[in-house]
Amino acid sequence: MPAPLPLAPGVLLWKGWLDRAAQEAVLGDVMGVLAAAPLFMPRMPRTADPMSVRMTNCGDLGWISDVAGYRYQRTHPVSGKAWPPMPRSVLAIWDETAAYPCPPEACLVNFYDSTARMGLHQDRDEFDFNAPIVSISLGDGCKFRMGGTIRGGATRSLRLESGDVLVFGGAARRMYHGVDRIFAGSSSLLPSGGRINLTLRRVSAASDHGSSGESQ
Ligand code: MD3
Ligand code: FE
Repeated sequence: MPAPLPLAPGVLLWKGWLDRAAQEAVLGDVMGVLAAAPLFMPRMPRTADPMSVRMTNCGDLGWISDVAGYRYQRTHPVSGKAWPPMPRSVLAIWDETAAYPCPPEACLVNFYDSTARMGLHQDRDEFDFNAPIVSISLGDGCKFRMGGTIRGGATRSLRLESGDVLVFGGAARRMYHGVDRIFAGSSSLLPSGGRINLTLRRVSAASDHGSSGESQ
């Protein structure tokens, strides 16, 4: 296992963790997820403005956003079907990088076309802040921005590319982050271009391990 770059306390970056063959294998598994759970258009709470990123999920729980708010739920918001299982190829990346004793409960699949972006935000819809978040980048590169744990603080940018894996744990779990832009055409992995990000999370409170109830 190559050594990760420690970017900040709690932030580890493995550049090129997945080689091209491994990226193709994970992408194939993600295509299977997309066939079972098509991308949907999330909307902002209250305003119902569409987000530019298209989303779906795999795993026990999926993150969704609509006019009623942000939440985790067990079913796709359009089909009403349970999310497909998390592919083994994706679980393996968590096992190798997260250094956490429980598997992820949710894998959010974000699709960015060349114009999509994601504003600076914190991830705080989960109940287990002890577990890290693992992010896997596939396809076109992006300009990723990360700040501190207070809004309006200093930020730094880095370029993420296909095959990179980022882990945010400890203090970094509450870090502000976002995606400023996509570098269209920078990868040939996705036949029609764009970027896919997989975000693996635990959701339930640590004492809920094995619970079968809804998260909220
Ligand atoms: C740092 N997605 O879905 S992944 C998101 O590239 C999200 O699609 C971005 O932010 C994307 O919520 C960034 C990297 C990431 C994810 C969660 C984090 C970084 C994080 C949580 C805390 C700190
Ligand atoms: Fe986020």
